Amino acid sequence: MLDALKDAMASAAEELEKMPERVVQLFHHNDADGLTSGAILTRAFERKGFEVRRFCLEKPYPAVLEKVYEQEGKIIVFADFAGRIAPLLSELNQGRNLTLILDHHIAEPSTDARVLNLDPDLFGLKGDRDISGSATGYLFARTLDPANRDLAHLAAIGAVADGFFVDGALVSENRAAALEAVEQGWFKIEPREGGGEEYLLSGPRGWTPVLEFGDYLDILGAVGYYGEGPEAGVRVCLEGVSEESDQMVDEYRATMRKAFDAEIAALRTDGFRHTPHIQWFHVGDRFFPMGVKMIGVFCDAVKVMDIVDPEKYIAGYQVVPDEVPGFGPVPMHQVKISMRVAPSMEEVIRSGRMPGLHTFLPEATHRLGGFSDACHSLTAATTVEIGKEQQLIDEMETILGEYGHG
Ligand SMILES: [Mn+2]
Repeated sequence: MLDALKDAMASAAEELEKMPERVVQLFHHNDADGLTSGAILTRAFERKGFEVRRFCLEKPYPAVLEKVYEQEGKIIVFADFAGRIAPLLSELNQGRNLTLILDHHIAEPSTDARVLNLDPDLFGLKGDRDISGSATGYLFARTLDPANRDLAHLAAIGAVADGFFVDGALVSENRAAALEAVEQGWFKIEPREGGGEEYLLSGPRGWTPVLEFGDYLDILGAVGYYGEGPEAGVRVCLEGVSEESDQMVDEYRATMRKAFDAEIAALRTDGFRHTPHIQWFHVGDRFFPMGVKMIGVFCDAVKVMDIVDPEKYIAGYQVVPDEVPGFGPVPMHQVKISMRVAPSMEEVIRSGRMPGLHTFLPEATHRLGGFSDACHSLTAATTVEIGKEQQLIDEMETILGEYGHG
């Protein structure tokens, strides 16, 4: 399992060495795991003499990928996403660029010899348990050069921030990285009251909980997405926090609070739009320059409030901006929908008395030609073309009707 993954990484490293191209285009996710992945791989490729151009993405949207694969002879690396879309990348690539996928989500095998899918999921490891995106990147970094061992703490930070524990503790590759970080003086592991472990990171202000630092990175990557946040996040990983980064995080938190308060006030006066099973709203582009992850974060804040009908699904829309930071304008024409339910309805769904979000949102999205990504029973999000918002709600009602919940 792990040996096969290490072998695949070793031959990927060989392919990389053979490339005349000396620039790595690194596409990484914008959460704490994605930012630490970006930091680890930046350092590792630079140590090998490559120039690294970083692009932080909230999702690998097809419109972005099409533009990326207009190139030829390049080195393209995906970190903390894209494991599942290896077949699409293969089709776009057609043997023209060396592509490395260092994700840890559920994966599909590549169908192009020049698209190397190094997602541990294909090698029998579990991405929601054994290995984070950062730990996958770290494993590859060590394959490139054992000296990259000094990045262990970044791998462990990503793992803790992604939040996959077994009985409250990291396991497998995630744990190995944390133990190395302890050995190197970066980490301290303490037993937590009531079981599990607490992970602490050494910093200028003494030991801080890793979860707190993960939250700091998440703010930079998500709230600051269309600003300088992601770049600051990677810098903080490589160089530590600074007064400047602290100030950015404070400002971003204030931006978020202000935007959320304004939308909540509007929902209180105007209310939601209603169909038989769904209550929904649209924030348009009012969350800009925050990333589109924020519509999900906002739904999480709203679902516990007295302004929601606890017996209906909650849906919020946010326009996806027609640009990718550092990448320029990309015509998206997409709107993101995030769905949640009130806590009491979570119980109803868990007991099977109402269908989970994953049973109707992806299907309705598919019928409208949209793009499904992360759909679970209690949290789900997809994107559809702008203008299809009402249609998507109606389509979900149709499917719910087919289930006999009409
Ligand atoms: Mn991850």
